[in-house]
Amino acid sequence: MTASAAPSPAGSERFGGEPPTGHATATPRRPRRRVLRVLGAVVLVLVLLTAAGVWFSPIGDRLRADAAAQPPVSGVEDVSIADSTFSPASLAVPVGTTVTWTWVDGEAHDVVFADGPRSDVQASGSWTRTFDAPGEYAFSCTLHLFMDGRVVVTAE
Ligand SMILES: [Cu+2]
Repeated sequence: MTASAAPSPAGSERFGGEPPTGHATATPRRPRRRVLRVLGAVVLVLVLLTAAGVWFSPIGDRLRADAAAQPPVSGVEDVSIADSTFSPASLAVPVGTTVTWTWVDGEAHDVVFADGPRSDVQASGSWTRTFDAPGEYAFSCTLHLFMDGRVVVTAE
């Protein structure tokens, strides 16, 4: 029973001939696809981690600082927050000035300064900060990282 059963399957596989060659070409592809998928996932994760790292680094601050990099507007003490934009985004005021941010677009934003002071997340109303020392004060909205600005406080 065992002797007669063994040769026939082996013989049928040999006579088939084509399946083995088909397997020979098919088997390398599957591991490659898996490897490519895994590599793709790893690369994607690395890219995302790198992007996140850059985004929250000083380089990211520069990349996001387009609005804040605009020449500061003088003679303005009020900043409106409308259409997810600080306007003006960059302003110059003499030391001792109180700047007022006013929420206009009805959407939630906040004003967060790199050196600490911050408003609440709010959709209306206003918030003020008085600048007692010359220097550059960068601010942004934590809900929309593309929203940023700066107050350049000049000595009188
Ligand atoms: Cu915002």
